[in-house]
Amino acid sequence: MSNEHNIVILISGSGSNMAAIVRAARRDNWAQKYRARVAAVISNKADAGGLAQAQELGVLTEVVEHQVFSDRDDPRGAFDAELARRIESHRPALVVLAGFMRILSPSFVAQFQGRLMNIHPSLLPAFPGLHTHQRALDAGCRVTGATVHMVTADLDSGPILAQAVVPVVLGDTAGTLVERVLHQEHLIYPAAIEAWLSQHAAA
Ligand code: NHR
Ligand code: GAR
Repeated sequence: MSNEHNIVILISGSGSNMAAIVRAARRDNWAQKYRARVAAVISNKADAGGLAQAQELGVLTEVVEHQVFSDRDDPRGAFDAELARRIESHRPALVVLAGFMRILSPSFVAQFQGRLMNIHPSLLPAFPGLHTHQRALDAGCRVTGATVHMVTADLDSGPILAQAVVPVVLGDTAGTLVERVLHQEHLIYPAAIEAWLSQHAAA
């Protein structure tokens, strides 16, 4: 049976969300339910730990290093154009940012409008951008969490698909929050993707 609904996952780091998605796709039979599969994992860093994880899971990996474009007139534009070309070669129904750490240009976002999803480690609209856990601690938040959202040209501000709330407890550090929030991310991200597939890709 053909898989018409290819999912491409973009990573920069350890890839634990990517692995959770690949495992959920297999466990919950996305191939049969939605004719969907994870077609490729693409990293902008050659040393991303998630690349080895993906290979162990038997998923095709590719690297598009942003550093290679640093001497161009428009490094971001050149990187985004090459990344878009490599993603499109997989004819994706859905592109998933999973710990992908490069801001994407408006033209990239336009090309993948409506099929580009992100997970962000805060309860948006609180704390868009970087260093979310330290900022939540500094603000004295009693809860924090994670948000799955559609990507728009404005950073971390597209339509929200799912959120998980995590308590902040006495003695928490950015490190303890990373782990508590990641555990929830691994639950809500596959669930949000499956909900999207059930609406956009029913077999
Ligand atoms: N691109 C657009 N247009 N819109 C979004 O909502 C995006 C996006 C690209 C990535 C993920 C993101 C997050 O969830 C994401 C959402 C990286 C940065 C960043 O500042 C900010 C947000 C996000 C990812 N990156 C630095 C940069 O100059 C580089 C930092 C680094 O390499 O460590 O691109 O929070
Ligand atoms: C996750 O916590 C994700 O929410 C966050 O990076 C981590 C990646 O972990 N994303 C961002 O901070 C985006 N700016 P992973 O590589 O193990 O999935």
